[in-house]
Order: sequence, then C-alpha cells, then structure tokens
Amino acid sequence: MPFTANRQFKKAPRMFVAAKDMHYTTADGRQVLDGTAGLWCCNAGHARPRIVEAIANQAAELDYAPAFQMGHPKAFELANRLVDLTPDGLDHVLFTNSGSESVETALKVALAYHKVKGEGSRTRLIGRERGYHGVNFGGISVGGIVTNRKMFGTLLTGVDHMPHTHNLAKNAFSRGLPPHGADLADELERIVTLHDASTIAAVIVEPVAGSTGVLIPPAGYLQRLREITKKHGILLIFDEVITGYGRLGTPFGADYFGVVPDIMVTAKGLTNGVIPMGAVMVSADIHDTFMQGPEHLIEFFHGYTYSGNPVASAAGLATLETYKEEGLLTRGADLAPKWEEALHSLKGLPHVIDVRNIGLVGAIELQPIDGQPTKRAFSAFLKAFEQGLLIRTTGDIIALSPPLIISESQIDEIVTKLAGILKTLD
Ligand code: PXG
Ligand code: PLP
Repeated sequence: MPFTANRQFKKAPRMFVAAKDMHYTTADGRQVLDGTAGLWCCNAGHARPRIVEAIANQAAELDYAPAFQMGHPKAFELANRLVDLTPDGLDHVLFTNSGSESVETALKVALAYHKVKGEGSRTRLIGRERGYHGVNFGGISVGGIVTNRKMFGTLLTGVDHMPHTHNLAKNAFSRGLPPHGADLADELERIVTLHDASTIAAVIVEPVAGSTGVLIPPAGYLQRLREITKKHGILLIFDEVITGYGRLGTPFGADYFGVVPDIMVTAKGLTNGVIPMGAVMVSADIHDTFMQGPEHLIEFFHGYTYSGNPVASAAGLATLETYKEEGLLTRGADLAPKWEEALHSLKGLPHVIDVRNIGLVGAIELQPIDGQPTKRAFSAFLKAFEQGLLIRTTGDIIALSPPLIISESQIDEIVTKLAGILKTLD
C-alpha cells in the first residue's frame, strides 16, 4: 500500500466502501465526515451526479483515442476551459495522469525551453526544503522531504534547495499569512550568486506547502520570488496540485497571491479526484518557443499513453462545470473567516504548539512525544476515524482540507471532535 504502515494496516484495515457528498461509509457501515477531501482532491465532495454521468457517457461514446498524433474534442475543450480559468499569462496546457507526472512534465518543459532558446547552459533546478513534488525521480530531486529522498541514490544532479519558511518561534498561531520571513526569498539570490543565473533553468515551489504539513508563505515571499526569478531569466514553476481548484478560496494559488508563474502544475481537484488526471499550464512564450523548425517534426518529445484520456477529459469538464454551478472555486473565501475562527479555538488545548490556516486549509501542529515522533498525531488520526472524522497527519501535524461544499455546522463538527480528541491524547 502507498505511504502506509502496511503491517499495521493489514492487522486492522480501515476500509471505505462508499461515499456521498461530505461523507464516507466504512465497511462496517459507519459514516465518516471527510475532513480532507480524500487526499486533497475531492473538492466538490463525493459522487457528484454530473461527474458520474459524464464518465459513464464518455466511456460509452469514445473510450480511448491515441494520445500521440491523434486527438479528440474533449481534451481541447478542457484545455480551453482551463486557459480561461487560469490567470492571464498561462495560455497552453499539457495533460498528464497525476501530480507526480505533472511535475516531471513541468521540469522537462523548463529544461527543453532553455535549450530550444539557445540557453542550454540553464540546466539547474531549484526546489525548497520540505517541498513535496510527488514521488518520481525529478519530483523527489527538487523535493525536500528527507524520508522520500534518502533511499533513492543520487537523484537528479544539479539541483539546489532554498530553505523552507516554517518558523514557529516567530510565526506560531498566525492567522492567514505569517508576518515574518519574506526575506527567505532572498536565499535565491545567494544560490544565483553561487551557481550563476546562466546555469539555472527553473525554481519550483508550492505556493502553500501542503504535504509537509501546511506551511503558509510569509507575506510578500512569493512576490519576492517572482521578482528575483524574472530578473535572472529563471522560470518560476508553481506546483498547485493542492492549492489549485479553489482550495485557497480563489481558483488557483496564483490568484490568491497575485503572482503569475511561468508554469503551473495541477492535478487532484482537476477531476475532483475521480479519474486520475493532471494538467500543466505554460505561458504563450514557452509554447511559442517550441513552435519552430519543420512542421512535420514533433516539437516536444514527451507525453503519456493516457495524456488527455477521453474519460478523464470528460470528468474534468464535468468537474469544472460543477465548480462553476456551485461557485466552489471561491466558496473557500466565504467560509475562510468561519474556518479560521473555528480552528484557532483549538489554541491552548494540550500539545497544540501551532494552528495555521489559509482558505479552506488548516493545520494543527502538536508537540511530538519525546523520542516517538509522529506517534501522537497518528493516534489522533486513529481516534478521529473511530469517531467518524477523517483527518490527515504528517509528522506530528494534523492537516485539514475539507471538500469546498462543507457546511458551517460541519466545520463545527470537525473542530468539536478534534477538541475532544486532543484532550484525550497521551
Ligand atoms: N505536487 C504536490 C504539491 C502535491 O501535493 C504531488 C505533486 C503529487 O501528486 P500525485 O497525484 O502524483 O500524488 C502532490 C500530491 C498528503 C498528500 O496528505 C499529499 C499529496 C498526495 C497524497 C497525500 O499530504 N500530494
Ligand atoms: N514502458 C513501456 C514498455 C511502454 O511501452 C510504455 C508506453 O508505451 C511505457 C513504459 C510508458 O507508459 P505510459 O505512456 O502509460 O506512461
């Protein structure tokens, strides 16, 4: 099983057999409130009729079309819808089947772009400590989660990392953007000085680092990163696999921060998690740079058997339609004040060393048990599951990211249950 304590799980499996809207049903027939939108992906909640129907109809009408040298209308329709939805300056789309594949695609686009432009010396990729960019080799190379990297050899060469921005001493219990740490973006200047800009292809960051435990960027940090990358001709890649599709109360994190990257990596919420699909958006400049040379030749040697798969494309279109009909891509902004109040009411409970929030994302960081990191939060996860609430934990951090259809009373239910659990933890 993926990222699972296999032996423990198999002794006492936690199985879901059905899901509808805000709830899962367990194998023993209990209802579990979804506090995590699956794995940050079911932004419209579960088993939404329009999406279910679109998938069934598409499978019957055109199940598969070869992705290479052939096309089908829905992939183009979805690409056009995405270009309309993304900030101005992101004008073309490449489809993939996951966040990890989207990351690999973005990194390869960045390297090839510079090569095609005649700047082939730009081969370095810069990530960030504690960054999560999926599990493939490019992604773990630029990623900064040690457990995900240390078993797998030398990874990509020519990668450097900026420091992460987490600073409990200065920013604990911040509401929204933490005030301290914008200057950490200047670390990129240090890296540029060390390697020279002419060797650097791209910088990749999550606007809000999700998987590592919800690290919210200090006010001004991402704007500064944009200025520095632009100044040095370095591409800025936003990995919006989690922050995309309404999670922050705006369609994308780029909208929330008013910072437009050159490349945007998405997946998860693109199809409401129902069918695997990712999308990488690039600027017109990047796209146009590749469109040269003899027209019968392939411009970019990359793609997947399932790139733009018809059933996934249909699921994507139906998902965007659902988001639009129900105003879900901005609903997080309406709920954010309530969400923030509710989460911060947990301040002062046992073991709680930080509460942080942005849009419909929240994290509660716990003091680890001495010598047994992760154990305290994991036991909160098990207790929550027993009590009918699904949360995520990473290290000793509880991460919350409910479907964007959540009601105010369900927010109260999450927080009330969590408060009860925190009081009973060892
Ligand atoms: N980039 C980012 C920023 C992600 O959050 C990926 C890439 C990889 O996506 P795929 O589809 O290949 O898994 C992710 C995925 C968690 C959790 O609970 C986070 C992710 C996946 C599973 C669990 O923190 N992020
Ligand atoms: N391995 C082999 C032997 C293949 O033929 C292919 C695709 O044709 C792949 C891997 C890649 O698979 P996918 O395109 O689904 O990523």
